[in-house]
Amino acid sequence: MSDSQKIESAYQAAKERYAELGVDSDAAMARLAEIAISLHCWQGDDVGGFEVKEEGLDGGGIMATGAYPGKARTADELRADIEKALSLIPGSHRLNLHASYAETDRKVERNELEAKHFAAWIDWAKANGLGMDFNGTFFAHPKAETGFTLSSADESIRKFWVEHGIACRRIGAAMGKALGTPCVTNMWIPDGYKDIPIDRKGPRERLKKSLDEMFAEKADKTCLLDSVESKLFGIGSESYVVGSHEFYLGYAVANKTLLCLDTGHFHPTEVVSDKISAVMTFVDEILLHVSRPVRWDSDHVVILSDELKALAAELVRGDYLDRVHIGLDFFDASINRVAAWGIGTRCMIKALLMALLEPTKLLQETEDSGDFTTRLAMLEEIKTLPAGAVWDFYCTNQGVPAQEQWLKEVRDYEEEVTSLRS
Ligand code: RNT
Ligand code: ZN
Repeated sequence: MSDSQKIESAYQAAKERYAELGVDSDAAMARLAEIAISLHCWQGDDVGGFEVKEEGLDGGGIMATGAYPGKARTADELRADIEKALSLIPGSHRLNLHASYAETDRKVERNELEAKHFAAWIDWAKANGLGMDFNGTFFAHPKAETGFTLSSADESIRKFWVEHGIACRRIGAAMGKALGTPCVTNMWIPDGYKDIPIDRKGPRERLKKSLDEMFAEKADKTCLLDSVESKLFGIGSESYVVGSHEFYLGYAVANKTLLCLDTGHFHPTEVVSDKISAVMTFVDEILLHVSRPVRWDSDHVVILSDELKALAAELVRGDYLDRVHIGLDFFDASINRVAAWGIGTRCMIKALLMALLEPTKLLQETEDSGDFTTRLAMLEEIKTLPAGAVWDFYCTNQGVPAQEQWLKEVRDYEEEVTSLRS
C-alpha cells in the first residue's frame, strides 16, 4: 500500500468509529476548512520588524529568546518564509501584521504611517488569497521608553500614540477594503510600573481618554474590526499594568469593540477556555491570541495541550466560531522559525478538528441527566479516538504534507534558503 492508501484506509476505519458515536467526520473536515487562523508575521523575525529606526531598540517587555540561525532579515525574506509555512498548513488562512513591518525607504514616524507603506504586504496577501489583520506597535520606540504610551502623563507622548492608533485604524480599514474581508486591528500597549504605584487611577483615566480619541472615527465594520488586548503583567510592569483585563473588558463592553484574550495574559492557573462563554455574554466578537505560557507569559510555541483542546472545544460547543477571530501569538528564536509556525498552527487546527469530532450531543446528554460518571468516563474515552487518522486524511485532501512529512520540507527549505542567511 502507498502512504496515501494507508491514510485513506485508516480514515475509513476512523469514520466508522466516529459514526458509532453520532459524529460525521466528513462534515467535521468541511467545517474545519472554513476556519481561518491568523498567522502572526512576528514569529519569523523574533518581533524585529523592518522600520528604518535607531539600532538596539527593544523594550515593551516583549522578548524572544534563542539564536537559531536563519531569521528573516527583510520583508521579502519574511514573506517567502510565511509562504513556505502556509504550504505546510491545511486550509486557507490570514496574515497578522504589526505596524513595525512597514516598508519605507526613509524613516517614517509611527504617527505618520499610511496604507501605502504596507502596499507590498497587501499586494502579496491578495496574490496569495490571504485576508489580513493588523496591530499598532506601541513598543520598541524612543517614545515608549518611559514605559507609558497611551496612558502617558506627558501630553505630547500621549498624543503621538493616539495618532499612531488612528493611523493604524486607517491602515487596517484600507487592508480590509483591499482584500474584501474585515481587518481585525488590535491594540496592545505595554504601559505599567515595575514597582508599586501610588496612582493607579490616573493612567487608566488617561488610557480611556486616549482610546476614546483613537476610536472617535466610526469603523466601517465591513473593513475594520477594532480590538483591545489586556495583560496581567509584563517584564518591567510586574506591579501594575494600566490595560488590565477588567479595564479592557469594561471598555469593550461599553464601546462595542472586540476584546482580545491572549492565553498568556492571565495568572497561570486561570484559563481562557473558561473565559470565553463569560465574555461572549457581553461582547459580540473576540480575538484570541493563542500562545503557550510556560510558568509565565513566555510565548512558547503552541502545542496540542489540554488547554488548547479545551479552548477549541469551547468555540465549537458554544457555537462561537463565527464570532471568534483566532490569531496566534508565539515567538521562539531557539528553533527553526518556519517549523515553529508549522508546529503551532497545525496544532491549533488539529485542536479545532478534535473539537469538531467531539460527540458533544452524547456528552451533553450525560450531563443533562446528571450522570456525571458517564460524562467523566466518556471524556476519557474520547481522548484516544482516532482523530489522528482524520487529521492525516484532512492534510492529504488539502494538498499539504501529512504526518511528519511537513518537517522534511522545512529542512529542505532550511538547507536551500534560511541557513544561507547570515
Ligand atoms: C504582548 C502581547 C502582544 C504581542 C504582539 C507582538 O504581551 O501579547 O499581542 O505579543 O502584538
Ligand atoms: Zn498577544
